[in-house]
Order: sequence, then structure tokens, then C-alpha cells
Amino acid sequence: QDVVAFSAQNTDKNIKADGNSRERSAAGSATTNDIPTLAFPSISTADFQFNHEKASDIIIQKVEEFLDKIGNGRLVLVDLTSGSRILNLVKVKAEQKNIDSSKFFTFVGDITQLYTKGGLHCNVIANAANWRLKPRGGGVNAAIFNAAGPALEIATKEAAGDAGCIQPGSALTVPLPSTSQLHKREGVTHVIHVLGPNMNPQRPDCLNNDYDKGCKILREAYSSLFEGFASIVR
Ligand code: AR6
Repeated sequence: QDVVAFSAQNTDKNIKADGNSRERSAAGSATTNDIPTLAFPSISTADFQFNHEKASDIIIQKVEEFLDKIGNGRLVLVDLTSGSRILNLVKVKAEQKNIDSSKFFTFVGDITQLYTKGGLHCNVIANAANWRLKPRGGGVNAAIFNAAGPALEIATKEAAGDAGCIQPGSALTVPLPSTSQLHKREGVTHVIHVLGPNMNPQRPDCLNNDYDKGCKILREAYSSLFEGFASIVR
């Protein structure tokens, strides 16, 4: 994947950012950095090959549903590049729906370096996990486990208990020990693992293009994720 973290452009945009800017690139001030914030990747739309149009509709629908339930918290959809199709689809749809851009916005950057490289403090980050909650694989899952170090693996095992896995459509909130680099460096106190629907025949539980099931599971996945964040905020 083409990893473009934070460019100079991001900093410039931040300086110019106003209440109407849909894509924040750095949140900056001490005040905004105290706001409980969930950064989340677009679940299922890369390795799991879920349709982007459908996924973007679901993200918007679920964000609208949950914005009132997260108190003063914020939701931020993150992806690695400004050319991200899913990020741009969501950005346009959020504008069309007039969603409050101080409560929900998109952000370009690596979810494991949002604070140090982008100035955006997110106390909670979501992971697009695999069903065994294993650090391996690629994508955002590997990036988060790598950045967090072994503390996340241990805490994840503890939180998952005997089952040791999660079902598609569900989420697991894991408090991140203060020994983890991701906690120390980025101020991340919780990781919420989310398992989305899979349309990739090379991965377990492929739905073979059954989008009735797939959309239902993706909606459940975002509900579980946002409920997990709401519980942390409360
Ligand atoms: N920061 C921000 N966004 C990222 C990063 C990052 N470091 N890395 C990837 N993305 P994916 P899925 C974006 O494939 O489709 C894993 O191997 C990416 O551009 O990570 O749900 C797991 O183990 C895309 O928009 O997750 C599972 O087996 C989004 O994150 C499987 O892939 C999700 O891409 C899950 O597949």
C-alpha cells in the first residue's frame, strides 16, 4: 500500500481549518485534543473487499445514528492517502447530509501516528481485525499490533477470554496498558477490535457477494464499535 503519512499540506490545512472543513488534517489545540475522539478505519473495504459505495452509505448512516449518543465525543474516519476512495465518498456524503463537521470528519494519516505526525489526539482507535484477533496479516491490523507492541496482544487475549475470537459484526474493547508505545507516544488508551463482513474468497467466512448479509453485518459492526466508544466516553 502506498503509505503517505502526513505531508506539509496537512499542517497548512490545519492552520486554515475552520468549522466547515470536512477534512481536518490536524486538530492542534490543547482544547480540541482533550475531546474524547475515536479514530476508525473503514472496516472491510480493503483486504475484505467490501463494496465502497455501500460501505460509505453505512458509515454515514451509523455516524448519524450515533452522534447524539457519544456526548461531546468525536468520530474520525481515517485512511492512509488523500486519494482514498472510501474517504472521499464519505466526505462528500457527510457534506450532503450536513453532518456536524466538528463531531465527524475524515483525516488522512496512519492511525498509529495521528498525534505525533498529525497533531490529532485520539484516545480510542478502532482496528479492522481478523476473527482470531491475531497480530498477523496486513493492513491496519498489523500496523496497530506492531505499533502497540506485545502489551496489546496480552491485553487482547485477556479481554477475549476463553473464546479467544470475535464474530463478524461484533467488537471487543481492549484497554491499552500504559506500558504500550501507542499509549505513551500517541495517548491511545483503548483499542476497539472490530470484525467486519468478508467478501474476499481467500479469507475465512467469505459471504460470496451476499450483500444482504454483508450490509447487515457491516451495520452491526459499526453499531458495536460506536457503542464501545460511547461506553468509554460515559
Ligand atoms: N492507518 C490508517 N488506515 C489504514 C492503515 C493505517 N496504518 N492501514 C490500512 N488502512 P484492511 P479489512 C486502511 O485491509 O478490509 C487484515 O489483514 C485501509 O486503506 O486493514 O477490514 C486483518 O487481519 C482501508 O481503508 O481491513 C483481516 O484479516 C482500511 O484501513 C483483514 O485484513 C481497512 O483495510 C481485514 O480486512
